[in-house]
Amino acid sequence: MKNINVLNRSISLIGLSAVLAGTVAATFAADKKLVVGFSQVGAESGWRTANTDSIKAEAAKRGIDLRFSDAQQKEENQIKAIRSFIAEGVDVIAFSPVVETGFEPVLQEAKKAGIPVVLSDRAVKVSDPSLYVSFLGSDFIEEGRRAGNAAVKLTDGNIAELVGTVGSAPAIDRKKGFEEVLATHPDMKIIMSQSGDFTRAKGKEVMEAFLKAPNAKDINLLFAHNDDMALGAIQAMEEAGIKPGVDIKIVSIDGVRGAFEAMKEGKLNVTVECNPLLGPQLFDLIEAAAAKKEVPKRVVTQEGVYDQSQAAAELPKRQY
Ligand code: GYE
Repeated sequence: MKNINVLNRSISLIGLSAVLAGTVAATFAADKKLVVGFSQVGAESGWRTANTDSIKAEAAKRGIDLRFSDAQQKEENQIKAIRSFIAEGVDVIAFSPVVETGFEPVLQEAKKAGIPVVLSDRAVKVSDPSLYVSFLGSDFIEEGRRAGNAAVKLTDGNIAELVGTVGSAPAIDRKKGFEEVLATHPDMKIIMSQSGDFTRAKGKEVMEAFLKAPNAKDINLLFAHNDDMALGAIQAMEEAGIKPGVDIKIVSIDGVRGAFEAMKEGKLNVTVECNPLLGPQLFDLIEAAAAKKEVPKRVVTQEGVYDQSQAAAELPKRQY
């Protein structure tokens, strides 16, 4: 009898401590902030600044402990940042890969540590797709096609191309989509092509070199993989006494405010929109991944195409 009583008491004690433990766990879970490590490409363009702001604002809104790291356009910095997120034991890692290749080993380390990885904006090339849970971003090939279709309407001549960061998903895919359209227009040719690394300064520098080439007079249209490089090129053209948007037509990608201003002034012909405001969708995916919920492997953002006739009306509505 006595023994049974003792047993009963210990059972109820266990029961009580289980309830207590449950309460403590619940309180802890409610208080514990989700810790997210995010490795950003850099601060190379207006698009990137808007993307960073959107991510930081959304994390703050949701009370997420965001460990934000800027890779300054260098892959080795990103690999280092991801390794330190793993060492810190963050709940989820998200990053926007500078280039497509070279991330497989560090992603394997994250997988081994049981930390889910969400790709934001740019994709990676890996042999094992289970190394990331989801990829949120634009369809860059489609953006390239849209730029190609805009170019075809503006000229049937020669094209100079300002390429984005070498090896990056947007540079590879935008070129692919653009060339797909050119393939059906044999009268149109890319006669010059060089990387401006997605920055305004390099876009200007490369355009200056294009304009010094012996066949510079043959350029009818400039295709820039982003607006910042186009804006740099516009400056180079003006300094060389060439009318941007008129003497040389210009098509670029992103749809940042500066592009709309340039279109309003007649200096840029078309911008293909690429939406950087990924914060809300990104943290929906991150929170779902942290809760071990099923997430879609690919989420594509919705985007449009704008020309000079829409610039003035659209400008006040632009959020970036
Ligand atoms: O177009 C460019 C930025 O990855 C979509 O990166 C992004 C690109 C964007 O530097 O402006």
